[in-house]
Amino acid sequence: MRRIVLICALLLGLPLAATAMDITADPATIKWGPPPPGLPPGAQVAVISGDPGSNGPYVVRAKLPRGYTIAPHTHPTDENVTVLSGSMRFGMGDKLDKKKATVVRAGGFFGAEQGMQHYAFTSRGAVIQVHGMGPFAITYVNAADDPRNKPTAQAAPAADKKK
Ligand SMILES: [Cu+2]
Repeated sequence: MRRIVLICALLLGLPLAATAMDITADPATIKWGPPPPGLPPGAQVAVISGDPGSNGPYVVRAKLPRGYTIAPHTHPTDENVTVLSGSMRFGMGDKLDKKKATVVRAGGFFGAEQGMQHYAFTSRGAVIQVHGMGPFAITYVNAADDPRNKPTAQAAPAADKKK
């Protein structure tokens, strides 16, 4: 086995470090946390591989509750979404039209090229896996839809309220 890896690395001209293994053997070890501020609250997100904030490939997962909605937006890099469980609806365009969305069930896939306006929402909830080339970023078509522009109770420490 080691010889095969060595031969492959030599044939491809790769440094042997490129054969390092990145494995999540037990999904129970995945560390979930709140979503980045550019996504609506209520989801749980985990980095599976890479760093979505840096250059290079990344794999992340998100647990989305029922009724979770991401308003029309674009990304600076291609986005690739695999639905792992539940289902999610995806639509293209600058206006959220639930009737025009396509339901993607567990095992299905949705890809959005960089700059393509799209939106997505769940009915009963879903677990999705997103992969692509970082850095991941999201730009909403309407700034008012951007969660970063919405004040939240968590974002305002008590000390600031007194001013
Ligand atoms: Cu997207």
